[in-house]
Amino acid sequence: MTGPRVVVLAGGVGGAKFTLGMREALRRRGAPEATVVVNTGDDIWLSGVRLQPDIDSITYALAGVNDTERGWGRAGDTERVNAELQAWGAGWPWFTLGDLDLGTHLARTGWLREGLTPTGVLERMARRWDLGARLLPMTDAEVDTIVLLEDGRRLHFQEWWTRHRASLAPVAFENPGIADAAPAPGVVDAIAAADVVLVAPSNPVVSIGPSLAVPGMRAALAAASAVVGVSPIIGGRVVRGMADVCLQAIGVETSAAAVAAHYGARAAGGVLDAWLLAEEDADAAADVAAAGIRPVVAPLWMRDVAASAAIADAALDAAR
Ligand code: FO1
Repeated sequence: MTGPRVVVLAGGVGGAKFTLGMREALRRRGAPEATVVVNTGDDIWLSGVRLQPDIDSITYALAGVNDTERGWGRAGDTERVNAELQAWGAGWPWFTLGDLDLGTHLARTGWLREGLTPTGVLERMARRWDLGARLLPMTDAEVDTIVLLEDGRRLHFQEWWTRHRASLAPVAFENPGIADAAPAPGVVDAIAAADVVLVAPSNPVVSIGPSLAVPGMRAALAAASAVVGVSPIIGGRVVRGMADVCLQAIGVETSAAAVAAHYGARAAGGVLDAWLLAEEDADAAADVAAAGIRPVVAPLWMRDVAASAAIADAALDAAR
């Protein structure tokens, strides 16, 4: 196999779409499959099962069984078990567990109970489909995200996100236990062996932030061959989700330049060498350069796999 060895840091729908494009771009180059380090900060125990929303979003997307309209869960899923759970008053009334999706959570929870690590579980799950990428959780530790609100309340990220649609003003995001976590087995080695590490256009705070907060991750990136990020901001707005609320909470403006500066230049202790920003944000290139990060302007709308593959190509080229 020729072509670049690639690691992608990813989470959520943006991470899934970018990973699909990267798989396509690498196949065309005859390059090895990418290793995708997936955020597990969204994870939660609910109704007795372990949910790993970002791992499932990316797995389902690569397998071609994802619900593209909702952006989460399985295509064509039904909700019979969910209705029964609601009748029992179990789980959360605002949170839907589809029948097919529950099969995933039950399998995962069973294997965790048998002693497999999250890495081992994901490896086993990935055998079912030809994913065309190697998925690794960012860590095997449980580091679910807690949202601190202005009024002092602490909510699990999933309650804040799905029940309140991020409408309650957050003051901080915490991942209890993360200081004692370590990158999952294989993550640091994959980054060390990579020709380029890419930061997907995922939510910088709750999808990429937890991965960067795992002790050892920033050191691994500091020693990497090259790190290129792709802006999740287009035309000064978040493409999807409620990343602007998350950015505001940590004092970062919703702009391509501010997010690049938030990640920071590797030369100055940050994580980026280069930053792909949208044509709509081309006038921010000077600010990105001023932060010590090489700006590369490209079309960034991930309308379909072809468009995502073109973005992946531009990101790979930006590493040179
Ligand atoms: N998002 C919702 O808005 N409502 C839901 O009921 C919901 C259920 C759900 C079940 C499993 C799963 O893996 C994800 C689910 N999501 C749901 C998506 C998820 O809450 C978030 O979009 C991500 O965690 C943010 O990346």
